Amino acid sequence: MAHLEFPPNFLWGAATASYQIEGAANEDGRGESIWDRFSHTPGKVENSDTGDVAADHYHRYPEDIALMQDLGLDAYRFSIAWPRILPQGQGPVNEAGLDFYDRLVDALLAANITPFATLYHWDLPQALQDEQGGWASRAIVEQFTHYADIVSRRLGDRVKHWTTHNEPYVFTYVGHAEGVHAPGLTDRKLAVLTAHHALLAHGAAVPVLRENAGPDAQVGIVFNFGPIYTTSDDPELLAEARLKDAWGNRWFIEPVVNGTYPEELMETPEFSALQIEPGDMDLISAPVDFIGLNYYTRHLVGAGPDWSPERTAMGWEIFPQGLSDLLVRLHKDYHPKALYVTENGAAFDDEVTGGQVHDPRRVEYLREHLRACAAAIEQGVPLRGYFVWSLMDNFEWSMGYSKRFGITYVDYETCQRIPKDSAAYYRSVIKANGVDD
Ligand code: IFM
Repeated sequence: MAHLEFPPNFLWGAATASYQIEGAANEDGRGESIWDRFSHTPGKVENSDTGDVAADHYHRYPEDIALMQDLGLDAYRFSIAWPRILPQGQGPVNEAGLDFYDRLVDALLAANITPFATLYHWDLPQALQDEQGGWASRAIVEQFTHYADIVSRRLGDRVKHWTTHNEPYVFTYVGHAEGVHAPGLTDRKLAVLTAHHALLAHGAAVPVLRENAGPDAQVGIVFNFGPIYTTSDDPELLAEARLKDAWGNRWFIEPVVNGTYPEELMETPEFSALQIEPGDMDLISAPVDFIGLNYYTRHLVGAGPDWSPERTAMGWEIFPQGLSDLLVRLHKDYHPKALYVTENGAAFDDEVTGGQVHDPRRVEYLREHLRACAAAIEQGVPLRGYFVWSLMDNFEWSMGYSKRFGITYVDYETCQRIPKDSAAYYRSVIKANGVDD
């Protein structure tokens, strides 16, 4: 069987996020986050699940690093819980929170695993939401920058890879327009405002991270994109696809890379209320070292009710070609210095049988998406690494623990970890630095 080899320094990683795995919600001085409040509000999360215990990674991180070592991971992408560091969002620093990430980073480095730290994967301190409306207030820009400064001062001697936000589309739009995520609001204009503030906060934090992590710092941001296709060349479908693409795939990257919002969006009623102050777009477009791409599926405009592609447990179509198309497009349209696939993976209804978890569909999903990465590299895309989502099963936001994305199974009664067949498959890919064709 032919073998698609990856470049020699390609980074093989796995990703997680603080609220989804850490648990220990009330320990060592951690403050309340908007996801604590949201998940404890009846009716917001399936089965009333919360992140109070999650996968208990806060206590079990040495075991989890052993799992990473067993996989042969080069890199681990995790996020920092802002309310562990600044329980009230600002004000006194909680040293015990910083100590946790210190221990985590030291243990990763001792295991020869490169840490990729994300500052914001959605767990905003509730105090900031209560006092000022969170991302709705421009004050958040300074507060986020201060938080970035504190964390990177402490970890920047050892953590060189930093990302500001994970999926700003989701925490702004899904949280403030769709109401499906914390803080659960439903106001599209407000979502546009929160997005602008999130972008400003990103731009303001970039030089701070660079300064504190020194000359080797690699600073980026992570976007979730779903390429849009149409079922035909019908002009109406094409127009619909173009607008969807502007919202879904261009809204955040163009200000960061080009310093402008897409024209199509500037003409919408949602953007009409947005006050862009002088200097904002320059701040937002501070040069970054890499763009992270989270890819799960595509969107097909014009598909009728009879369209029934193969889907994951999330109901998302499995469409690996979307990943190579997207990587090539990002490279051609925006010329980032480097790209990483910072998340890719699939939820399926996994079960334990005889102490094992056989997940052939996830193995196949990974194989096909890794082939898509190889195809993009072949076309000249500067793809430097791949992070599977996720290292382990975790709290899938409004779907609680009902969706399992891990290559490691987590028994939520005992917190026992069981590597799935996909973990063994990923280990073999890493060992071979390649995927079969
Ligand atoms: O679990 C999430 C993650 O937090 C962000 N990206 C998508 C994943 C799957 O929905």
